[in-house]
Amino acid sequence: MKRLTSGGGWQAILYTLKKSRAMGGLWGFWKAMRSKNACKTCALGMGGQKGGMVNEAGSFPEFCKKSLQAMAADMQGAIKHEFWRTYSVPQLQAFSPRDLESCGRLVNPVVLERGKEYYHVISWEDALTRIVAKLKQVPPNETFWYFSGRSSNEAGFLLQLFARLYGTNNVNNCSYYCHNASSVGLTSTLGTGTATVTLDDVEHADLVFLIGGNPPSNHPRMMATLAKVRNRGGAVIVINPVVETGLVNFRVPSSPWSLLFGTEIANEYVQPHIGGDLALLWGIAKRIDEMGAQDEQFLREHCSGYDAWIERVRSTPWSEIHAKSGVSQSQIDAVADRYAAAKSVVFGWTMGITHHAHGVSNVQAIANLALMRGMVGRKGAGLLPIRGHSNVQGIGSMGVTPKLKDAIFGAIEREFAVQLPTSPGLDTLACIDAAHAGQLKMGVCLGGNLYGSNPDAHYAGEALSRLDLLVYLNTTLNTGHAHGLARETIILPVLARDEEPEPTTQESMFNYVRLSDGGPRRHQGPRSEVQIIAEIARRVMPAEGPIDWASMEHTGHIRQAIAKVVPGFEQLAQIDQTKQEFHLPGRTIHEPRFPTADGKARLHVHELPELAGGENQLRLMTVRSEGQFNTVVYEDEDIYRGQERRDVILLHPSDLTRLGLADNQPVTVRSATGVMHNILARAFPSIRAGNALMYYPEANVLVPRQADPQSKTPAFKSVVITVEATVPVTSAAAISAKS
Ligand SMILES: Nc1nc2c(c(=O)[nH]1)N[C@H]1C(S)=C(S)[C@@H](COP(=O)(O)OP(=O)(O)OC[C@H]3O[C@@H](n4cnc5c(=O)[nH]c(N)nc54)[C@H](O)[C@@H]3O)O[C@H]1N2
Ligand SMILES: Nc1nc2c(c(=O)[nH]1)N[C@H]1C(S)=C(S)[C@@H](COP(=O)(O)OP(=O)(O)OC[C@H]3O[C@@H](n4cnc5c(=O)[nH]c(N)nc54)[C@H](O)[C@@H]3O)O[C@H]1N2
Ligand SMILES: [Mo]
Repeated sequence: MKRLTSGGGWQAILYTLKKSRAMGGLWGFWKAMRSKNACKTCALGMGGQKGGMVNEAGSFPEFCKKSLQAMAADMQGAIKHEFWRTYSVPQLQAFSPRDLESCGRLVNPVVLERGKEYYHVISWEDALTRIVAKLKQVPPNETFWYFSGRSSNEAGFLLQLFARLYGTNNVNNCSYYCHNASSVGLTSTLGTGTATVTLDDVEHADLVFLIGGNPPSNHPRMMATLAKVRNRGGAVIVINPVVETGLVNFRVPSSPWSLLFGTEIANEYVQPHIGGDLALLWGIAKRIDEMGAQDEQFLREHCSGYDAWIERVRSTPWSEIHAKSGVSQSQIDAVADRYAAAKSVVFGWTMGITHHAHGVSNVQAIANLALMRGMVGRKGAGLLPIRGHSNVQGIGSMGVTPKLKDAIFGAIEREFAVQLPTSPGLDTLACIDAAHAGQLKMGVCLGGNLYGSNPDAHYAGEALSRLDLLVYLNTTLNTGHAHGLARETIILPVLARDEEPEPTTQESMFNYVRLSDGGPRRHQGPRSEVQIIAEIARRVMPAEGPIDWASMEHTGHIRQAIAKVVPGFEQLAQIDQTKQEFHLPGRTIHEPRFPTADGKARLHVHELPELAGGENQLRLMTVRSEGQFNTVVYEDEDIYRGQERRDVILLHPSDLTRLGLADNQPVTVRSATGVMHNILARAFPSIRAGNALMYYPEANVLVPRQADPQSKTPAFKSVVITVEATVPVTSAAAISAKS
């Protein structure tokens, strides 16, 4: 398949037109896309009261293929009763992620009982009765509650509140597999765990670092912002072991000039080895120090730990930095020169930074580098974890973590006159371990695909199979429903954000709270998330309790509660009347005063890790293709990397030669955790030699459960593998000729 030479552009527009036909014509599609609901895909923050395809700075039209795909998925027809009688679980297990997603919308509660081959449709009453009976029977600490980042603030808040009052802190969200390293790293440095900048800051920066992310694919609207930076004369430095097409050149669909001629994005493109960022970041800091380009006054006045840190930077030899990053001195110098010359710099990063056993250190090292030149605590400069799910940050703000923030904990106890449990709750990976050890009996998943997002897929499947009951609240089918099965598995169909009967709110990665209007339901059957949660809570909790759960099926009531107990969200109390969306107070940092105990930012010292893998091994990253959203696959092809299928491993041509492999040869990929046969090895010159790329979630059979000790985020991007021919080269040629 031909690889595109630039990202975005006409193909995005043509795709829009094609997709809109499938969505009932241009008008139906336009109405859906322009409705006043926060965009369903990434956390960049589009839509809300400004209407769809409008960003936080008011810019319109902001196109994105991903939001179309998500919208089209929700506009699918219903999964009919016959479906459940036709397809057995073994058949569903043979479905690809894409097959499962395109089965249609879930509209009936279904149950699968161990020993049976088929899910069967049950009534809402039957489903709720089963769930409530189990909740009344099991000890609360033998349940866990997993949340994805698609649900609203209201659903997130309500479910965590119920889980805690029910009696457990085993409450966690997909962020543990995503940006938790950013939250932990930033909090340890600045005392706050979210972005310090607004969208406007990024647009006015004169240098943007983009580290370990592929926004052309995963945050397409970010590209318009980067193009603006370039057009204003600013620069972009990309740090990524893969040269990603759209980071070299991008055609911004909403800009005629860019659409025709393309916009160059990266001024410098640095390709460290996988896991080499920490050493590289230290190297850039070392060079800045050699140049005397740090802001000594800022470091002394506004940071703690400077002396210890700079002493270590100075004593770390260049040879160690080169060996552990894989980056040459001349490239480090070039980056440092640009950084030293820039006046306002934003550092953005994604999963290439967090998905490592040293993810928190990576984030702290980015913060160190930014603080070194006083780039945190003023306009046009700062730190930006580029978040994933559209409301993953809101779910975190609502207290969906094992340990509630002290302020929220105290406020809930006071406001509702209740006592919350104080037992230490389990994070996501710890829940899987506890389930595997037979210590958990029941799980509830508000959205997402817990099975599919886990490392060590085989182990995750085993863990979930040891539960008595697993309850999924989803819009569509995914691999979890086929492979993540307990003794009894219930799937409850829910309404999508833009079908909610009442308004909901979401929070973007720029700490902006949006109001979504909801809209007409597309199918009979699915229920609103908050309605389901309130109903279960009402039946489980004592009637005379302090909370009127029945009233909590109204999102307005939940907002009143949030406004009272979650600091920063006070404005939610009036938002139904004012419709006023807002930036959370205290999150954006435009002054060098940090919410730490001493008001200073803290610099951290690190051990630089060795690059993973030995001589005959490779480092594997597991990433998203252009055609997917997490475990949901919309299209098999990855147009940006020129792949028409997903069962491939992309290797540098020199690695193919070194391993005696031909392009397109079926290979066996092995890690300490698992093995995959008949994967096609593909020559991919854009990846740094010594490293390999495969697609998630399929490759999760290979990913070990090793996690960063501080953030508990698995090292999804750093798997040590070996690759060998599955069949000899001669017959491989025949296979590839056929395929
Ligand atoms: N279309 C689409 N949009 C999405 C998603 C989706 O699946 N599809 N998912 C959403 C979610 S939840 C998230 S978290 C984000 C994910 O957004 P990204 O983080 O952009 O997603 P990944 O595909 O995991 O890509 C990570 C990038 O990191 C690079 N990388 C891998 N290892 C390293 C390393 O060691 N160092 C460095 N510097 N780079 C490395 C890879 O080459 C790749 O370009 O996107 C969100 N938006
Ligand atoms: N190997 C590897 N593993 C990874 C990653 C990786 O890069 N590599 N990335 C990790 C990351 S960053 C993340 S965030 C996780 C993703 O983990 P999750 O968030 O758990 O998974 P998703 O695939 O996003 O969930 C998709 C499902 O969400 C449901 N859904 C969609 N909209 C709604 C809604 O409005 N309400 C409800 N209730 N359900 C809805 C649909 O049924 C769909 O099947 O995976 C992690 N796992
Ligand atoms: Mo994510």
